[in-house]
Amino acid sequence: MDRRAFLRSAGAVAVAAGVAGCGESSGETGDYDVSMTPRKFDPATVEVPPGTTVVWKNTSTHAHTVTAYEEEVPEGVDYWASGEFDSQSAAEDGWLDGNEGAIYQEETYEHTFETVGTHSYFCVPHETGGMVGAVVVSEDATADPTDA
Ligand SMILES: [Cu+2]
Repeated sequence: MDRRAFLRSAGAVAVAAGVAGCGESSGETGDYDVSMTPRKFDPATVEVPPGTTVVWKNTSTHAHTVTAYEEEVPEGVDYWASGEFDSQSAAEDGWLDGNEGAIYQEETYEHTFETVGTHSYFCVPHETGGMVGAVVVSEDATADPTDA
């Protein structure tokens, strides 16, 4: 069972206990962990325990991607990116071919992180503007990045 690192404290236990599927955001504002603003990931770095599903949400009107830096994927970890590409070059080509892998306004992308280490990523169209981030997976992290 994946743990979810939603930015809230109430309700986190119920989710972890297995309330599968949709409808988790009723009345809650924090149904995602990282927002994609017009030009950056916010927060740029989140720290989570292994097994956490991190959710990104595009809170802007710009199309973004969440694309792993292939050279920084920890050993033994499959490449990951929005659009489910299997390499960074495929993700970058896909974007150029017609915005494949794009996450549009109000859309979400989620990925589950099992392996301890730093999982660095970027947004293909906005990398040069500094739209980069990292998911730090640590045994010491709490399930909710806003705790502590
Ligand atoms: Cu972007």
